[in-house]
Amino acid sequence: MTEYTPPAIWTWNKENGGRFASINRPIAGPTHDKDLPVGKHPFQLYSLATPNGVKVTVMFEELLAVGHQGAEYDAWMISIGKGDQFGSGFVDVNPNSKIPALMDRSGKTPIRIFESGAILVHLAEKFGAFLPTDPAARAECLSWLFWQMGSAPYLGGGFGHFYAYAPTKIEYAIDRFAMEVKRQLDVLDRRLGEAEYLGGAEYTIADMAVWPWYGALAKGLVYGAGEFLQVQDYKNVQRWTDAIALRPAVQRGRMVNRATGELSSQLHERHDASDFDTKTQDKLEAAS
Ligand SMILES: N[C@@H](CCC(=O)N[C@@H](CS)C(=O)NCC(=O)O)C(=O)O
Repeated sequence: MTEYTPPAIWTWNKENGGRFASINRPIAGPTHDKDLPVGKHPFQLYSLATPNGVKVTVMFEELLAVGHQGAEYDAWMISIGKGDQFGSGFVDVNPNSKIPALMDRSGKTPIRIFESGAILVHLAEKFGAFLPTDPAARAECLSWLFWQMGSAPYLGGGFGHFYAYAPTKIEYAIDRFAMEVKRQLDVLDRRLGEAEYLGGAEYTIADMAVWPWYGALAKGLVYGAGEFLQVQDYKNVQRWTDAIALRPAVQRGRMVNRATGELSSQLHERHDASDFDTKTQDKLEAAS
């Protein structure tokens, strides 16, 4: 490893070579003018099926599955690799330029919500679902939800970045973040050894937030790191992630705004429940 002495003043080196270097920049705000599309439903979601995006589409599908018809939504795809998150309309909804971003148009005045955890709480409170009202159960649920929001950057921005995306493998960085991610998996494993779900006996928004990250990690689906982290050892996490994966709403939610994988698993835009049967990419491409 070459020794690096930071200069007195940091400057933007556009050629750093890391994956996503083309969309990373040290300033906020829009790069171009572009309005967002608006569909017919009360909720307009601008997103992509990354783990942070999947949290919200799973929540919408779970709400609809238990009969909350007011949770109908249009899901529009934001291609972050192409820089859609820097369009002026998107930045108006999320000044942080990251998916997911939501406009709640169900009331007189549209409400913007960004940060996936805030979106989950907004929807849970609006529909009185997947967030317990008993103070102790609510506190446990919100604690695990916020645990996810605080922990996942060590998994994604820390471990995932240095293990899978950085242009060179730096032992110090991979070692530091592998240790932290294994500690996090053990935190989850111990909790799921004492309760069926993270919040307790009930499936809640805490599970919806943690599952797309740590549930997928436990199955070796993120960063190809299953063997490296020996994820099979976390038996309670395995039991929990397998159970959640069987939920029909979770299976639908994973498909929305998905741009990779089997064409039959990709529903680029979702505007109606029937889209899952008629508008997946395999069907659209066969018809064109
Ligand atoms: N804390 C945010 C994180 C959102 C986030 O990092 N989104 C990523 C995709 S998973 C993104 O939009 N990246 C685009 C970019 O950084 O330009 C949340 O949970 O909503």
